[in-house]
Amino acid sequence: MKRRHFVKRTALGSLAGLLGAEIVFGANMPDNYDLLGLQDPDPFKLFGKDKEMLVLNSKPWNMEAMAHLLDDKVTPNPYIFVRNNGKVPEDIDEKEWTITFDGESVKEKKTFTLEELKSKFKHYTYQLTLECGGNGRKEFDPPAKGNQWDIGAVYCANWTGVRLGDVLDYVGIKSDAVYIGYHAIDKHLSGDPTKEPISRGVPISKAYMEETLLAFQMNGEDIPLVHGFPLRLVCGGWPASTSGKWVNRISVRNKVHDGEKMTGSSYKVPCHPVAAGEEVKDENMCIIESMPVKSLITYPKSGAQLAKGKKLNIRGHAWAGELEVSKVYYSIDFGVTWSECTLEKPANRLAWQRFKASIDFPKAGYYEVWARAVDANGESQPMLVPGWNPKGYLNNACHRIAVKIV
Ligand SMILES: Nc1nc2c(c(=O)[nH]1)N[C@H]1C(S)=C(S)[C@@H](COP(=O)(O)O)O[C@H]1N2
Ligand SMILES: [Mo]
Repeated sequence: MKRRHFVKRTALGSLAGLLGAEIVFGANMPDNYDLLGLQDPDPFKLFGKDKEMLVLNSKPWNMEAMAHLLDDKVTPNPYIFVRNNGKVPEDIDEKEWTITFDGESVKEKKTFTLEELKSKFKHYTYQLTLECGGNGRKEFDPPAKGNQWDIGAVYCANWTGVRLGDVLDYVGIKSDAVYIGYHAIDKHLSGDPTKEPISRGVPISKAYMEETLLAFQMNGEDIPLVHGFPLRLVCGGWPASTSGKWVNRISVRNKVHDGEKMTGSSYKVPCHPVAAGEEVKDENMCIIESMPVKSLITYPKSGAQLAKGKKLNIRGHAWAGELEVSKVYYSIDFGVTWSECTLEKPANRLAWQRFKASIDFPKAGYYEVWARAVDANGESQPMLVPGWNPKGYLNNACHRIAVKIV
């Protein structure tokens, strides 16, 4: 990624080299000017993303996928959504990277280099679904502040790393440990070095889940910079905000971690349902843990046309936080009748599951195809936007696509 070049007028000559052209009125430039031509404003190129990705925000960078881009079983980097709370770090030297374990409930503070971490502990690879807690926020009414995610803040990539639990065992934790909190190197947007953009965590039980990794590879390669190079915590099935990118410190806590975006109402929903628009006191808000059941139709793209008499083959993915998905249904009559889709087993626990169906339409005309998944506990996706909440989290309403039979 390019740095911003604050330009000194005295450096005009060398800048012409970088720009590949003379700055004709360069003498008029204010001092310390941020020259547009030296910025890299193309986020697609910057992050290696597909042009069809949707940019929601540039300060900080946030972008999401459209449903049809998420058709692969293992999501390739160009279609992986980007969510940042602060500035994306630059110029990371992997060889210099360390991770420190500290906090009230470690027996002794301990630091590992990345090399030590990789050589001391066994490596595991899991396919893990990560979804932003705010995915679907766009549909809430009254609207909730924050990125107006539609459906595309979710992906399922392969992560390779060491088990956080193995490292915690090696470090040694006290019997009063209840939570871990991550700390990372990304900087707060305000530039204030004392503020962290985000520092969340999970209970000890989730930290010890076999699939909870300190990962150094995504899809068999170094983690792309924007997704947490060189080291990332990955907690599959939980709000992706618990999967800290660029992690350099894990605090083992004797209380619920109280880092940035753990307190107040961040990543929390009302402990009991509330009316739309109702104010909820912080003490009546509960931390989001496992994500709810959800699904996406990833083929065909919404707006597909099909000749009369032909079957439409649809496919997509369904996931349910820490649970397995037990059934997926589709409807072409606005949810009056439902038919079962075929559903594959997950590649491993916490991975999304492929579903497919072959649909007959009774006559030419406009249809909407809806998908609805049910988890292992029998809980179903709601057909429309579920329980309103002040921060607009956990919208797991049915996904639908438009289809015309002609
Ligand atoms: N260090 C750090 N980790 C972070 C964040 C961040 O801003 N900084 N954002 C979190 C949130 S809210 C989400 S949804 C996911 C997004 O991961 P992605 O960018 O790989 O899609 O990262 C999480 N981890
Ligand atoms: Mo998020």
